[in-house]
Amino acid sequence: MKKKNIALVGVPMDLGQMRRGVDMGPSAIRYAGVIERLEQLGHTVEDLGDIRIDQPEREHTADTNLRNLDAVVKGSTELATTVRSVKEKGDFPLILGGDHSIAIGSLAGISKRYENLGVIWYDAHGDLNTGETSPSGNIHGMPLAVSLGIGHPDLVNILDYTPKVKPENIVIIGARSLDEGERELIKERGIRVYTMHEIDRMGMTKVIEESIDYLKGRTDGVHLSLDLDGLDPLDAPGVGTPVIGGISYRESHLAMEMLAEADLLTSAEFVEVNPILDEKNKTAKVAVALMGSLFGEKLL
Ligand code: 6HN
Ligand code: MN
Ligand code: MN
Ligand code: MN
Repeated sequence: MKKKNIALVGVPMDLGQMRRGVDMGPSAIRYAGVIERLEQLGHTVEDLGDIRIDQPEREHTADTNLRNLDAVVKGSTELATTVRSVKEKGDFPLILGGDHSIAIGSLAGISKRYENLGVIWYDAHGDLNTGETSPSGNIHGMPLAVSLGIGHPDLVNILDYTPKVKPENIVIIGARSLDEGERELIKERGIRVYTMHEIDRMGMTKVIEESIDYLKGRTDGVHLSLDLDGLDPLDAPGVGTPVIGGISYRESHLAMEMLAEADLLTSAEFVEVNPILDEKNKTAKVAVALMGSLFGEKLL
């Protein structure tokens, strides 16, 4: 794989959901050795530090059931601005979460550069809720919908353009927990989804081959948004919304290696690592191991 200038951006965001501790994800991932790991592979890594996340002033604004909306909008805007300047330099943004609401800012900052940004959403969930369909009011269940231009205007219009991605440029991998509104949106917009059923049936090799073929033809850049809860909780226990029956560590490893071989990605983020819920930093270590594979690590 081509050597990259990687810009590391931490986002200590925990306001998109209810379990405290996920704001320590970036520290846990750094502690697990991400910089050394990527430098050993011959890449240049510049750590831009963490985005500043405000304490919320009030949980709910009067007109919405979106929890911590204002603080999430502010953090997302700051992240988007940082990521946009990373892209302007031609560097590879590698974003560390934080809960998955941060993808709103990541995609806002990245997609300005692309006509047809592809997105691989590796997750147990669809993250396609809106204020109307959400069972929880948690914004981490909404970032993919927001990026499609569906949701609260303050979220949808970050950096003053919308949509950030088109439905036909998205591939969801690992889904096994979808809310009713999310199912409808997937059908209505024709979003490509490989649920656990397809992964079981076809095997990860075929799933990734098809995904690469599909995105290669139609996109001019591809962002990987990897939620650690896409993996099985046995392999990645340190997440706030675990769902049993997930993708194994081995399958994920293979997926990352195949993506590295295709050298298709132009940005990536790893989210939902919660050290408080973790077992001896296992989930952060898994994240770093997957990043190693994603950036070209090989045994021989
Ligand atoms: N995540 N669908 C549920 C909700 O509250 O909207 C769970 C969302 C989980 C989001 O894991 O990034
Ligand atoms: Mn906090
Ligand atoms: Mn998610
Ligand atoms: Mn998830």
